[in-house]
Amino acid sequence: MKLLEDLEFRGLVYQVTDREGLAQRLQEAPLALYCGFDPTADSLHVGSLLPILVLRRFQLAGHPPIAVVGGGTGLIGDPGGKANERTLNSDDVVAEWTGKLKAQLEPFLDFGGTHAARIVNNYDWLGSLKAIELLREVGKHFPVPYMLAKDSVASRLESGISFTEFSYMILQAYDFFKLNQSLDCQLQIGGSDQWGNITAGADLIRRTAGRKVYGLTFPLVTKADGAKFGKTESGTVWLDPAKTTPYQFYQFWINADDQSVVRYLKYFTFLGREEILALEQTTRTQPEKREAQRRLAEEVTTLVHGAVATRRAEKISRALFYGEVGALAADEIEEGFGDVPSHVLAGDEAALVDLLVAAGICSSKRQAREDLGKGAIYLNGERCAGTETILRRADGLHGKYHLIRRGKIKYYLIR
Ligand code: 383
Repeated sequence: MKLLEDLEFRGLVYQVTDREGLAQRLQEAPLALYCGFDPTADSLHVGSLLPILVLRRFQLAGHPPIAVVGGGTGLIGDPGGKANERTLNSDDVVAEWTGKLKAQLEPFLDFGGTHAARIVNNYDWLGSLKAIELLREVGKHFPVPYMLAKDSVASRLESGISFTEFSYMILQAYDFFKLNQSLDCQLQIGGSDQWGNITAGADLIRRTAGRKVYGLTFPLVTKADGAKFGKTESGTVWLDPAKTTPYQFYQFWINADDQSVVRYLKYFTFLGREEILALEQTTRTQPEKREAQRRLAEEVTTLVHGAVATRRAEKISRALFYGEVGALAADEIEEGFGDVPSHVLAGDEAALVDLLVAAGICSSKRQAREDLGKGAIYLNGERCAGTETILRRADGLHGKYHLIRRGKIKYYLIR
């Protein structure tokens, strides 16, 4: 299948400046393209994963991708999609985060061969730009009414926008211009929130250099229930394993709802059409098997964290699901139970009934005895009915952990 058709099958094409022109151009010769990532945090997140994978899809189809880290634009702040003005981060912080983003992008791209990828930092050209030069050479091509009509600005006219953020589109447009001049970059891609900035660059290049370039956006990733994609109760799903463990990352994907899972398979995996359509079928006929979710979690976790981390996440997930926690290594317990309520045993031992209350698992001793009596309490994977049970730290898993489960899914970790 042709690249653009594959992207369309995956639902990745939201807006294109010239669909037929681009389709034709992609057929003719390799096309350098870019996507930008601003260092607004010390890590990328699952929302940034979509454009990263699109860069990779282009590269696999023979086109050289450029990832721009916004060491310069990150000092200004894109108003797009933001209801309020942002506070500026210091130079040091932005520089540090820029380095982290660059390192995170690297594993997804291939830096060798005939259509080698590049990662560039726009601070390299924006950092030395002179105010007079910018206003004369670039600013002249930006009529204020044109800038006011852009979504990112129009939506902020009521709530307020500084000249700093108002000017952001000019810098992103200038990036496209620069990359067009230096690397013959002819396409910029991004989420739908980037359409205004992308077309600003294409317009600038047409006006100043008389060259035709393309823009393409993908849809905003949504969830069936309307909640924001990429967030869980414990916050943003990051790509950095120190911020979101591979197990948590895996859990995020395996919890995808049936209405969204096929869309996510198309967006976030490299599985082919046949396999995706087959998984769509099983989701319809046997949703309880959650085969599509398992495949999705496996594929995306492997892409981001590798096969070893994925096997580990699967093992932890299985152990928790089937209550077979005895099989877990100490570090797997730490990883798998990082999010569950935990309680530190005061001494070397405690009466289970007292502990259930102290750890907030049961509301009272009476409740604790009742729960034990009806078999609702599991200790280290085994149902525990004894109301007189004494819990000793040394008897725990790996000599220190006791995992208590109340009911079907609620876990607690006693250290
Ligand atoms: C900076 C300089 C450029 C081109 C683009 C940029 C960044 C851009 C932006 N992008 C978002 C970000 O950095 O703010 N102005 O967080 C997000 N992107 C991508 C995608 C997305 C966008 O990094 O829709 C989600 O991930 O475009 O919100 O010369």
